[in-house]
Amino acid sequence: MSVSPVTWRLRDRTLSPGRPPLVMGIVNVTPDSFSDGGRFAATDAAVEHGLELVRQGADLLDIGGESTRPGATPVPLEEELRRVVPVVQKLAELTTVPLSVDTSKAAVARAALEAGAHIINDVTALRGDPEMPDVAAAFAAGVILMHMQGTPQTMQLNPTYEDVVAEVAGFLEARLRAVADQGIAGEQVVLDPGIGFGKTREHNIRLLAHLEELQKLGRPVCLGVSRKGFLGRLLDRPLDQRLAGSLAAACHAMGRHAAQILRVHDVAATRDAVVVYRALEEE
Ligand code: PMM
Repeated sequence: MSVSPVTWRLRDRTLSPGRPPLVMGIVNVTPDSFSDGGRFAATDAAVEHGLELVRQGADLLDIGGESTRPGATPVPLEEELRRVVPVVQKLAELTTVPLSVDTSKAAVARAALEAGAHIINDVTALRGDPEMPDVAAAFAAGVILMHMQGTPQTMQLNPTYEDVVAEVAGFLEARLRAVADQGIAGEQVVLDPGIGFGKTREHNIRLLAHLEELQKLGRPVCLGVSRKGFLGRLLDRPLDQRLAGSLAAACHAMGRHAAQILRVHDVAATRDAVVVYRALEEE
């Protein structure tokens, strides 16, 4: 299935995610991401990591202060603000790539947008905080709407679907319509199947194998498979040994024109895969 370039409006900017996909580098500002050194060291380390990902070829950065891993404990608002906002502020000064904030809290999204972010990446698809749609609309921010069954605390207990591909597509289509009624234009929205969010290994594989189905919704698709747990189970590999598996999944999606944005930890390696894919595609 082929897709013509579709524009994505993020505040004062317009991107055309498509072929090849854009690479979104992940910047986690959680205490477990940094071994020691306190608040300023954690901020500086996250900023340095973001700059390094840009040097490696990241087209966008996604900055998050709350882990959404299965069973992770929620982070209080003040703590999430303290983690995320200084990092967004510094990266906005030091780089020109669009910055995304990975949060479900409207106050964090607002503060990050005020500090220079362009995109709200909300794993609850703007359902988690009633104020979130207003923030997205007021700033004309880019928005990533992700599918999740349940919440991060409960999502892996017993995920069930009749047809995971159809249900994820139906959910995203419904969210696209619902946010339009809340003042968020379709052009602001990117859709994400939420790999690993309330899905068994079989659900994740089925979704990935048929990811191109989401193209019929007419919006770019963001795919986050990087180092995910289902790869670890499939390969019997710990977090730091899942790069090859992550790239295999990304390449499958690229080959089918099923993902326009790849959300990844390993930017340099993903960039290489994208460049080779582009050379082959253009031949
Ligand atoms: N995955 C995680 C966090 N945020 N956001 C989007 N849009 N898509 C994802 O797949 C996604 C996300 C969890 O993964 P991490 O802990 O490795 O960042």
